[in-house]
Amino acid sequence: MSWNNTFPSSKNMENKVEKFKSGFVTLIGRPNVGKSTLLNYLVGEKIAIVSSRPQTTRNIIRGIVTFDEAQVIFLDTPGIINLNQVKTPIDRYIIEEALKSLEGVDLIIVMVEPFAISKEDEFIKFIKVILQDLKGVKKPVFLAINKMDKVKKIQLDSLQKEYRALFPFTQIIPISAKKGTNLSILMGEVIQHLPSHPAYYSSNLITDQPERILVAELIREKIFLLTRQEIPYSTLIKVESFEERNKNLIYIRATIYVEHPSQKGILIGKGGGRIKQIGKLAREEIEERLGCRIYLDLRVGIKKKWRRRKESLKELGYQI
Ligand SMILES: Nc1nc2c(ncn2[C@@H]2O[C@H](COP(=O)(O)OP(=O)(O)OP(=O)(O)O)[C@@H](O)[C@H]2O)c(=O)[nH]1
Ligand SMILES: [Mg+2]
Repeated sequence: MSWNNTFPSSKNMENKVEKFKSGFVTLIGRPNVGKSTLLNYLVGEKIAIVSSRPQTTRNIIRGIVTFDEAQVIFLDTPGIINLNQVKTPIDRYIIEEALKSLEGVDLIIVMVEPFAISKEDEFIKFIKVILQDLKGVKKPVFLAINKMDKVKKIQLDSLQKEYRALFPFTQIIPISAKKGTNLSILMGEVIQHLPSHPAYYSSNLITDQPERILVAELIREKIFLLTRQEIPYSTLIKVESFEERNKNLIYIRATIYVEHPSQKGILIGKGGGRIKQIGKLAREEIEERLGCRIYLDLRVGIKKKWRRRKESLKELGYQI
């Protein structure tokens, strides 16, 4: 993927500052619709982890895309589920924070999958109430119908009609975040609807996520890949040490905390096989991202009931 993301030269700066557009855009939707996949594609790097299971994203991740005449800051949010269905206080807190992010941004992209809207669909009802509250604020609300690669065009056409009847979306754009389909159209429309404002971030920055958090997230992604049921949801990863030992080697020590002793056994696996595999996959990807060799020292610990405390993630340096 190659976006034209060179920054205006200082010579033209004066002229362009007035025309320069910049703003914050929240991606919101149910779990698993492809929000993080879209963020990664637009930024051109994997900054948010992705899995085939719901509720992968836990915190708000900012991805920054800079062009000659615009800078767009996308906020990837945890998937929204009905607050009556949340299992733990931390899940409730995470969702409330995602919803709060809608207030402070310049544009909202609601993302859905390309399947029929059933009348009982809780998310639609829920989002309608939220968007209607926001209507007073008058900000553009786009609908991105993702995973268009999974359905036929005729289905998409009727779906667009259904959604149009549901809410006065500023734009409805079918996309495929995985394949990149229609993403330049989406980006173009987003920029058009942003306010004139100077860039918020330096042009070479793609995220403000600290490296330690990225490392913790990549480890969590491998846990999603290699364990089942509650395990990935019960893990909390703390990067305790991140030292450049020499020019070519970074030593990283991280502890994976789980909530129960039984989960610790599952995570370690027979003869330590599972934790080794998690470590191997995580190390390979962290090396690719950081561009140097790393030594990954993974440990497993128990932190009972961490999901009952909404401060748990913040304490580790996550932005929520
Ligand atoms: N076929 C297809 N699959 C997609 C597309 N976009 C995302 N996916 C898949 O959908 C699954 C969920 O993607 P994520 O990006 O993790 O979804 P999310 O909305 O961030 O999910 P949460 O973080 O749980 O809210 C992954 O298996 C992706 O590969 C797409 O355009 N087409
Ligand atoms: Mg996500």
